[in-house]
Amino acid sequence: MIDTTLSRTRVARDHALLTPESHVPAPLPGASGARAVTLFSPAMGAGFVQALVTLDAGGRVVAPRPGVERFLFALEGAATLRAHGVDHALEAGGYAFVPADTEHGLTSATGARLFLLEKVYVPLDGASPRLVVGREAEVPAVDFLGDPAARLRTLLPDEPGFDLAMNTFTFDPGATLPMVESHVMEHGLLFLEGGGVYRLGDAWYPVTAGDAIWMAPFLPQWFGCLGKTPARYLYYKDVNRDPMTPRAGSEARR
Ligand code: UGY
Ligand code: MN
Repeated sequence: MIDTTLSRTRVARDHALLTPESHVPAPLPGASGARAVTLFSPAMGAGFVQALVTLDAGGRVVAPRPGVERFLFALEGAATLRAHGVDHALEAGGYAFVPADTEHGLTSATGARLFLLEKVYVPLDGASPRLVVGREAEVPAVDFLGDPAARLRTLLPDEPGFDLAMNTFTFDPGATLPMVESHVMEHGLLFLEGGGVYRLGDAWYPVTAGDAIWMAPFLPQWFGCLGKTPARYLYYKDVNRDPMTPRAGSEARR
């Protein structure tokens, strides 16, 4: 019998692990035939919203509120993003970045599940981001700090207009982050395949596909891939802005 009092989910002041048995879906404002599990939000201290969105056949999601940018990554099924009057197909591994204040809609004829990340855009004089649509498999994988067993795909352009990076990180069995990182950038992460052990501050967590992690700025972090198959995760990182920039969520972390 499954013990329904157990969960690997942990929510701390400076990090969180949200595991699938704790997911609670809710309707999305302005959407029809769609539900979202909000994994992280400013209510817990994160500077962004990360969610898993399920679109039923015929479902529709509208643009977020003014000033909010959006990143989508298709996990299952097929969805269509309509922006600037053009339709873009999003199937597993397909992704899109939609700049703030871009009129758009997301629909699905047959049903889909997507990773969603939204944050308030931080403007920078003379620079602006643009609509990006791509496929993870077509992005070159680059050895991380010279290690061919840990490979990074950078899904968005590294340009000043973009205040976020969205990357996928693939680790072969036995590969690890080369050090315990601690940095001003925040992370929101979703395990896409495989697993291992994640160090978050002074805690060590077994992690696997479907798990989501939030890491506050400066949280000491390390990952090691365990098992016989590679581990791969999708993650967010705030970039290209002055560290003095105020962040959403910081009040909740006090
Ligand atoms: O980009 C990063 O900071 C990345 N190396 N961090 C992580 O995977 N936890
Ligand atoms: Mn990091």
